[in-house]
Amino acid sequence: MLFKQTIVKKPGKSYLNGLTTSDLGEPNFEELLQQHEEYVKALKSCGVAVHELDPSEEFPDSCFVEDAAVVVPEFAVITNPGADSRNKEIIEIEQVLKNYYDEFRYIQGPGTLDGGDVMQIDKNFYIGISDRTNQEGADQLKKILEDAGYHVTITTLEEFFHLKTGITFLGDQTVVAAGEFINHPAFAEYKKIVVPAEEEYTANTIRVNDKVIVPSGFPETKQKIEEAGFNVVEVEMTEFQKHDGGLSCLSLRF
Ligand code: CIR
Repeated sequence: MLFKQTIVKKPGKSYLNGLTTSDLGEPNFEELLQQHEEYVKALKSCGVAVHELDPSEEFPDSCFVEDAAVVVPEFAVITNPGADSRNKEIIEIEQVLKNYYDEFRYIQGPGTLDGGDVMQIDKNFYIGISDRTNQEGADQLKKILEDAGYHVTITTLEEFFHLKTGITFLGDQTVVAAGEFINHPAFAEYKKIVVPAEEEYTANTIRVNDKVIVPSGFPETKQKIEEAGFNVVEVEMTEFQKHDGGLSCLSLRF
């Protein structure tokens, strides 16, 4: 799939007060901003335009734009994020997406859904039920996507935070999979790059045109991805990892 456009949002100072389940310590704001710049540079190196939104102090986690929308060429789906403090992030994202989309669909309460729980593999979509995405939200998105001709599989997460925390698609029928997804029947048909437990964070990669962006510092998985024939770019992500964020969460790509 060729991407032309991306949307990202710079983190604000309030990021430091955002949600996290990790015990990796307090993020360093200067490093966080540097890493975000490096991320934007990596996206540009893949040949996409980057629409960069200003920080919102009101929404500490709003740099993770992926959770607010799911985009396909036909329309944008505005989600209903499962964390109360994040729910209103959708207002800005819908506004911005109006520059690119005429058609919108919506996940409505009591359904909740975070974009991080949605993975596309060609005409197939996988939706994870998690602490943020409930059955009702997943069913709503399934119907929306099936009506547009996509095939949708819903699966319940056991351990991972979001679906794409543990599995991402590289192209060429290949996924990078960690933990519960390594032997998961829903993904049996794909070739797998298996992520060892100590490198679990690198299961969240993004394929953008001819490159795969991975987080720095996970040599074994990086080597496996390169050996599978992909062109890899590394980005330092430590300060986002401290707040459960990965590479995919930091952009919408279409
Ligand atoms: C949150 O708890 O919502 C943020 N601290 C992290 C969101 C990461 N998003 C993603 O995995 N798609």
